Amino acid sequence: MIKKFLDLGQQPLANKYLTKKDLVKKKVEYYYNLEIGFNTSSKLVSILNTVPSRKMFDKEYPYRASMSQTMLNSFKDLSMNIIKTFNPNLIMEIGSNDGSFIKNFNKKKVICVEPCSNVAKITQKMGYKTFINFWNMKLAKKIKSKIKNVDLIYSANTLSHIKDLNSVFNSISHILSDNGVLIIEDPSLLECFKKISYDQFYNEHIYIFSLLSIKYLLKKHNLEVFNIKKITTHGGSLRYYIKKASNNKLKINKNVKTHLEHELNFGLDKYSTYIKFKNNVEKSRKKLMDIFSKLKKKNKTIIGYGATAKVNTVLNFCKIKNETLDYFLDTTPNKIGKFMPGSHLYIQKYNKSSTNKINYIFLGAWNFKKEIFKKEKKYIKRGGKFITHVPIPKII
Ligand code: DWN
Repeated sequence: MIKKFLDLGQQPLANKYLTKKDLVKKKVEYYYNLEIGFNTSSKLVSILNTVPSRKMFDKEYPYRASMSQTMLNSFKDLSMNIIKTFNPNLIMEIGSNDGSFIKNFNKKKVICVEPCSNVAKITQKMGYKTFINFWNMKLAKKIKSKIKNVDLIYSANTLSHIKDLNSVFNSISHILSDNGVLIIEDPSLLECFKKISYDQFYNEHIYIFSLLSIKYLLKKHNLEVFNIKKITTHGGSLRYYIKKASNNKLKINKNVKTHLEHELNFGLDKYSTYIKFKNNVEKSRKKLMDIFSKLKKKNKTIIGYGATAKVNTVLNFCKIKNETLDYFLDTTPNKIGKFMPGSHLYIQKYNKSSTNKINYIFLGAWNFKKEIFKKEKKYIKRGGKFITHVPIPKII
């Protein structure tokens, strides 16, 4: 049974930034009701009103993983570790985006799968075999018919974006060699609850996984987690190392049991925990709006930093528009000069002097706080303040 625990209201599609022409023409934006539920049997947390994939992942997808040094470093470290530990002959990445991960591997050893043609063309240009397709059994069969099995499949921040998880794992099982390894990473539900980062919920994040729910899912497909690592990317994620249940060569690391205990101790298996989270989200909204309203009463100028997909959930849930924030700064070419969905806040190109005359910055990309604070040393030194809503709204 799926029990609803949170309603974040009417939301536009998170990555659909608008052009000036869209605004002039009063383009009607696609809205959906962002409600989130907990499946009491499978322990899976999902949004209740999904949007068709083709509406979200198209030829104009703006996100580029390479915009953050933190992500590039994380992919590089993992790649070195994969080569050292598993030394695979053939790697497939599902959701290869702009090639930030696969660029660490030999072109002959990698297959990319990416449905957004604009980003897929980047890896094609780099010389990597790229299938511009959604991941499903049809594609798995096509690839298998050409190149046998794959030794290692990697997928970061992608499987949680696909509605039919049974099809996802069936097709992975079909193509993964018997001794092969599947590595997936996605935001961690435990971290999301601890940090009250309710902005992890938006149309693209159909699921926020926990080890509890992943274990349940994999069992049906004769797959199992043999190791798990907590990583700091994207606000706290989990990297799951998965094998076929029939493969006895890879032993199950004790981290798996330990992490499961953490999730159970926190109460991720109990509906009451979800209601607590919902109450925390309400408190968070109130606190953030209080901070903004106090600053605006003093006529302070506030801008946003990092026009993330996530922050749109916050802006639209808290009804933050240009009475509060003047504009957002961002480095992504496909976002610059456009307007945020719903709130219609302008996205200005970031440059080194962008923050020179600013006193308050709302951290849209709070997940890159460390990287941004390092970049904005001068701003901080001269007394510039950041506002964050994670884990509790405050001025830093
Ligand atoms: O799962 C998803 C993740 C991986 O990426 C997708 N559904 C969509 C996207 O989510 P997001 O937009 O919330 O991701 P990020 O990586 O938190 O976005 C960071 C944004 O901040 C980018 O637009 C780039 C920008 N940025 C910046 O302007 N200056 C980032 C850094 C680090 C900076 O210094």
